[in-house]
Amino acid sequence: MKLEACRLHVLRMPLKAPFKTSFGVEKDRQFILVEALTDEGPGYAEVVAMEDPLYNEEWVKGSLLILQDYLIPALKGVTFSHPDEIYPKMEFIRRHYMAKSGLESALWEAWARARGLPLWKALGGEKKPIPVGVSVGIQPSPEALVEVVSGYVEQGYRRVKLKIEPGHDIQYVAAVRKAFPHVPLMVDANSAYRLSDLEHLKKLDSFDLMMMEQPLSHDDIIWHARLQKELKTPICLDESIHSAEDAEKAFSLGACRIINIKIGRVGGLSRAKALHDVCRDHGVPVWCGGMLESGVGRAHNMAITSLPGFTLPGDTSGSDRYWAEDIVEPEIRLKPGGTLELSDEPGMGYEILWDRVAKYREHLVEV
Ligand code: OSB
Ligand code: MG
Repeated sequence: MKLEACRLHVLRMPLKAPFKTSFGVEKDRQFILVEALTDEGPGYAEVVAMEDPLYNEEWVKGSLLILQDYLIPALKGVTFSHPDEIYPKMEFIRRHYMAKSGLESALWEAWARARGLPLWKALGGEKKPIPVGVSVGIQPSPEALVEVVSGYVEQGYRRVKLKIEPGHDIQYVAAVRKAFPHVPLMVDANSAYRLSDLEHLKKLDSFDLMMMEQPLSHDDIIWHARLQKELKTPICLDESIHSAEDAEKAFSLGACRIINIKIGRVGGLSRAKALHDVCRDHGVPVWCGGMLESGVGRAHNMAITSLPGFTLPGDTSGSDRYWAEDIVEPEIRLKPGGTLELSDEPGMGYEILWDRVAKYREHLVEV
């Protein structure tokens, strides 16, 4: 297979409700839809970098430039026989994992599609119901949070993740735990605390949380190892893991007991799979994180979750949790029991609704 050209569609889709985290508030989602044109047909994926570099160092404008100036030129005209050969050709560029992932995943999708294979099958996954949870943004009061959570619990989500930050933590978690004594519950701080907050974070140990996601710095594993020794609650790392090797370092220090795998954060599907494999070898459970994706990124998340080590519910909620209208069909809907269903169609298994892409597109770059 050979990449011939790329169309980068920059979209802005309004979120149903603002999503507040310790790093900012998203009212709408700007992202890049990658259309990779190969000699064997097209492939689609999404660059999950956000409009501003607040979750990590990547952002939409930066991703566009690195794709245009370096990544697409490095791959254009190159023939590959398996998608695992793609990432190494971009490795000379440091980091920019989300930009690399958008291109690599689009080529994986093209490759699977051209062979008539569902992406999950091409990745070596198994057909299984995809168990999902929901990530709930910071709300104005504990009462408001309980209200929002109860809506999701009624819909059947398998676990609830609460975004926290100093000032919006203990009372909020306590209120949800009191209202829902048995719901599988976890928190995500997106790096909002320091090791000196240890005594404060220990208070969260009393709420029977499945895990505490990325409490400390976005680039840290050392202090997380110190913190994990003092906490009963398992730590899950998100921001600080970019590769299988990062995970091995984290395990050897005891920095976490669970890992959130995001395809974009780690540089694409091949590396997500390699990270999954290392976690599995170490007996560390993983789950698929989310970046408020459109149906395209959502379909890729579902495909990677088909791998056997994804034993915990992920953040890939149904489209209606985010969007009034998504850009794919069929609609990605939560099934009773809190699962999503893998498609048997080739590639990502969903059709792109191009009239909706046109409706939400801010600009188009052709490389
Ligand atoms: O830290 O997992 C995170 C969304 C944007 C950036 C970072 C994160 C998140 C979420 C939402 O938690 C996941 C989703 O529902 O897509
Ligand atoms: Mg997170």
